[in-house]
Amino acid sequence: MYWEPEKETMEREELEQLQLERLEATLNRVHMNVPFYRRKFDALGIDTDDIRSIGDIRKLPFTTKDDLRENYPYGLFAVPLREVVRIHASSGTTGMSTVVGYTKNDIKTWSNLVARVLTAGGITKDDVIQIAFGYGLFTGGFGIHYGAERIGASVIPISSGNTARQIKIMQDFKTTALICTPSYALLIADTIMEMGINVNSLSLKYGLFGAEPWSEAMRKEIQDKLKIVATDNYGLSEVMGPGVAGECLERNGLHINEDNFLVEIINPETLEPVPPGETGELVITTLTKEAFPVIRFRTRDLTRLIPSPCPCGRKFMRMHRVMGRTDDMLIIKGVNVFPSQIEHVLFDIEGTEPHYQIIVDRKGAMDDVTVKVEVSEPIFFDEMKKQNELMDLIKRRLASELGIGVNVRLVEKKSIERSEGKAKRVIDLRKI
Ligand code: DLL
Repeated sequence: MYWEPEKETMEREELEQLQLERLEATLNRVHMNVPFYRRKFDALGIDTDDIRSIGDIRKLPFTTKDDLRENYPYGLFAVPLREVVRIHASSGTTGMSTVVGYTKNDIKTWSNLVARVLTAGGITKDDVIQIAFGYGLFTGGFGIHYGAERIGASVIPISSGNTARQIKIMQDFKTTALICTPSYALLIADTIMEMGINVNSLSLKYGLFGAEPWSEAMRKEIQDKLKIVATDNYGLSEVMGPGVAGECLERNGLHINEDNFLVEIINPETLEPVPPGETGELVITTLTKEAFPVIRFRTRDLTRLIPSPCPCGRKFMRMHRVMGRTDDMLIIKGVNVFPSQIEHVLFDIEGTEPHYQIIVDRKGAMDDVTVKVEVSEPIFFDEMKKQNELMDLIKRRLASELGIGVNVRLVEKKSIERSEGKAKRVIDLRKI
């Protein structure tokens, strides 16, 4: 089922024509209204009229998170503040937060795109949706909320936190779809089990999870524990929030809302496009945003495009689940490692709990990595021999997946902090 079939099944040629028209309009708007872009284009001698095909986008300069920070708070807005009806900001865990704005029209577009993602994930107006993303400056809560209302579903704006209450509401209000981060979904699932509630007595059918990286193994874990169909959806505040891309029920890559976002995959070192289908950094240009358009925004997210047609019939290109961020990448003994690779290994090992943390420290000139993993109770309290066997097994599997050895520490169940929002998987002691 589609939310906007005429758009979602548009032929490529027609789509590219639409993208080009919208790109030209966006470029004219930013050139006219945002001094930052005007200066950059003028310095490079770029006339917006020179952009005559989608491929010409490569002539334009990139925009980075630093550019956004330097223009804090409103410097990159393309409309006067009186036309802005909503302001969000990214959490700013890695520095000053970035501020984004939306016009009335932007909110309409955003709701519509989220409605597409929700519909692709199985949601209809008959669903009762529990939104357990934080409501506030974070785009997750409000972004999903407006899209869900747009569909006509019954929305429970519970926000994140208070897990016992989440579960009570889920039981009493007969929630059919849960929307939050995958790590919070797992915490909810584990709490349901601990409370001795039979998951089959709940009405849950679908889960739409996003806002942080997760693995296929984690999807399986959540689906099994909550007895739902779980899809992945992606977005980022700088570009819009949720609604940029989402999986359909095939669960094999996220359809990008290409009529609103022009995407490129570049090599983050050379900044050149990667060959089709190869992994690199996702770069996004917004095509319809009024208040806060971005041109060639470097997301730092690593993914690849999946050009083959999807059996669901949507024509929008899919992207592979985000494998990690360029700034999350660990270089251990010269080898590039992403937390998601470690997760993939751990989730497949019997006797471990799906909770882990990666601690990076420096010993002399070398990075030293310890993977802390929770083990299930019987093993933790069992004899040393069993613990050692399990530790060896984890070390061996990690070594074969990563190509390097890391330290492993088994810890008691529940000793790693649980997350109600985005999980913090990597503790980097090197920066302290
Ligand atoms: O996380 C927007 C969002 C809200 C998306 C709700 C989906 C659902 P930010 O807080 O600005 O915005 O964080 C954006 O989170 O650049 C990715 O690194 C990461 N991220 C978001 N979705 C996914 C996903 C929201 N499905 C940053 N898989 C992005 C992996 C994701 N990483």
